[in-house]
Order: sequence, then structure tokens, then C-alpha cells
Amino acid sequence: MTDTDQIKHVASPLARQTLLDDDLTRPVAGGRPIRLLPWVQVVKIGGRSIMDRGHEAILPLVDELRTLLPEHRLLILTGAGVRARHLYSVGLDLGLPVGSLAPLAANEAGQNGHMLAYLLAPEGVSYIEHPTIANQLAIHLTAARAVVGSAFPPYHHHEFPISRIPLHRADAGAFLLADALGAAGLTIVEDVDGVYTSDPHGAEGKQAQLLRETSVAELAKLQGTLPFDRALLDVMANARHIERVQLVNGLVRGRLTAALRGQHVGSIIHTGARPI
Ligand code: GWN
Ligand code: ATP
Repeated sequence: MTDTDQIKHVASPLARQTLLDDDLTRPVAGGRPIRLLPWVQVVKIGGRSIMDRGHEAILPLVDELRTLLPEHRLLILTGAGVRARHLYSVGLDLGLPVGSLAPLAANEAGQNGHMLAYLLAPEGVSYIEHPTIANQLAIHLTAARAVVGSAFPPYHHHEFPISRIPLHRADAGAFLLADALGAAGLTIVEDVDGVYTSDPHGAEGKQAQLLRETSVAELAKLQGTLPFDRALLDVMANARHIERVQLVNGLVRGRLTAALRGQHVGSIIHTGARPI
């Protein structure tokens, strides 16, 4: 074999087989990936449940985040909230496809992130863009204790057309990022004490029971609504690193702090990731 032939025929366990056969790819690709940023804690702040409430909800949380900075390095991600819901109703009325609505809704998540970052600017915290999260997160989190970004994933015209309301919204986006980074954890901050058997703010709210500890499989069986995108269940089922997510009430001071210290103060959801 000449040198040129060797270059053309690079030895690779996947070189001579289809990538479509799971049995063939699993031995090569099925292992657990490395953790890129095992020291970062990812915190998702609800758009509708926290940011839309304005200063009464946001300022105490900003205070709490400020006191957390010496203890943790944080990737803070924001959801889209009510402006995205208004956008969906106008856009759907105009007949826009999901791939056009997804980036417009994502813009709202970004706006919430910019606002939160301005409030934390005196602590050296900035909003960083999606491409910066993708490529330069390590250097930014080495220079600052925390950064803020948009939790909404940038699917744009690649969003699955299953529904015209984007399937992958801020909760799924935050989880995908935390799992891809091999982060220390993901905490979801909302306006409820955790996941209930049904919406505690709904008509049957009084009957709703708090699920202090639950799993993806258990939640998949729940018929009603959840406090996050349903796509998060699929994403959690296939997790590689994040073994559990805690959902906490950000309107109660100290809950986020306790959750980041590993205390059980909300709902813990066990994902499909298994300890090695
Ligand atoms: O605009 O607030 O990033 O971080 O999904 O794409 O729709 O973009 O289409 O780096 O790339 O509105 O402009 O906007 O929220 O997403 O950003 O200010 O290409 O920093 O330009 O992946 O911020 O924005 O909305 O997150 O979620 O320029 Mo915004 Mo979002 Mo900024 Mo970002 Mo999308 Mo970029 Mo992007 Mo677009
Ligand atoms: P986003 O970031 O996408 O704007 P969010 O994360 O702030 O959204 P919502 O989509 O408003 O949050 O979800 C939180 C709300 O979900 C709660 O205020 C609660 O009323 C409702 N909810 C629905 N079903 C449940 C459930 N099973 N358990 C707890 N809350 C539920």
C-alpha cells in the first residue's frame, strides 16, 4: 500500500459500516462522553414564572445569586415568558411555520437574560451569546464567577414540525446544554414548590400533590400538564451526565442556595443517566 492509499483509507471502527445500525455503532459511540465543565452549575430561571413578575420576584433572586457567586460558578439561563406566548398567538394567526416562530420566541428568552445580566453586572456578570456559550464558555467562566445566556435552544428552521409551538423550549434547552457540558447540576427555578400531580395553580389546584422525588418514567405517565416542556422528558430519558434535576421555588428566599448545596428543597427528578 502506498502512502497515498493509507491516507485515503484511515483506519476507523466506523469506516466500513452504516451509521444507521445501532448494534454496530453502540460499541463505539455508546460510552459516556467526557465532562467538559464538571464544575459549572446550570441554573434555569423561569421566563413566565419569575422574570415576568418584575422586580418583586427578580430583585430578591438577584440578591441570592450575588451571594452564591463565591461558592459556585454559574451558567444562568433564562426562559422566554409571556411575550413569547403573545408572539405565538400573533404568528400562528398569520400562519407562520414553527421554524419561523422558534427564533422569535427565543429572542424573548435572550431579552430576559440581558435584563438579568445588567442587574448582575457589578459582580462581573455579563450576558454571553449562544456562539460564545458554544465555543468560549470556559474562558468566560474562568474570568467571571457567572455568565447569563438564553435557555432557548437555537433550532430555528431545524425545529421539529410536530407542533407549530416549538417543541424544544427553554427547559429542554437548559437541560441539553447542562448535559452536553457534563455540568455539576441543573436547577430549574420557578414559582411553584416543585412538580405536582396536577397544576397547583389550576382549577383542581387544591388536590395537587407535591412529588418531592420522582423520575422521568413516573412523570411520563402523568396525564396532565407539567411545569416544563414535555420534550424535557425525552431529553432527560436520554441524558448522559445529569442524573437528577431539582425544580425549586424561586419566590422563596434560600431555596436556590440550598438546592445548589445539594439539599432537597424542591422536586428532585431522576433522569435516565446512570452513575458509572
Ligand atoms: O440576540 O437576545 O444567540 O445569545 O435563537 O439566534 O432567534 O441570536 O436569530 O449570538 O445567535 O435575540 O439573532 O436570535 O436571544 O438566539 O444572540 O442579543 O442568530 O446576544 O446573535 O442562537 O441573544 O439571540 O434568539 O440567544 O435565544 O445578539 Mo437574542 Mo437568542 Mo443576542 Mo442570542 Mo435566536 Mo445570537 Mo442566537 Mo439569532
Ligand atoms: P418559560 O421559562 O418557558 O417562560 P416557566 O419555566 O417560567 O416558563 P411555566 O411554563 O409558566 O414556567 O410553568 C410553570 C407553571 O406551570 C407553574 O406556575 C404552574 O402553574 C404550572 N404547572 C402546570 N402543571 C404543573 C404541575 N404538574 N406541577 C407544578 N406546576 C405546574
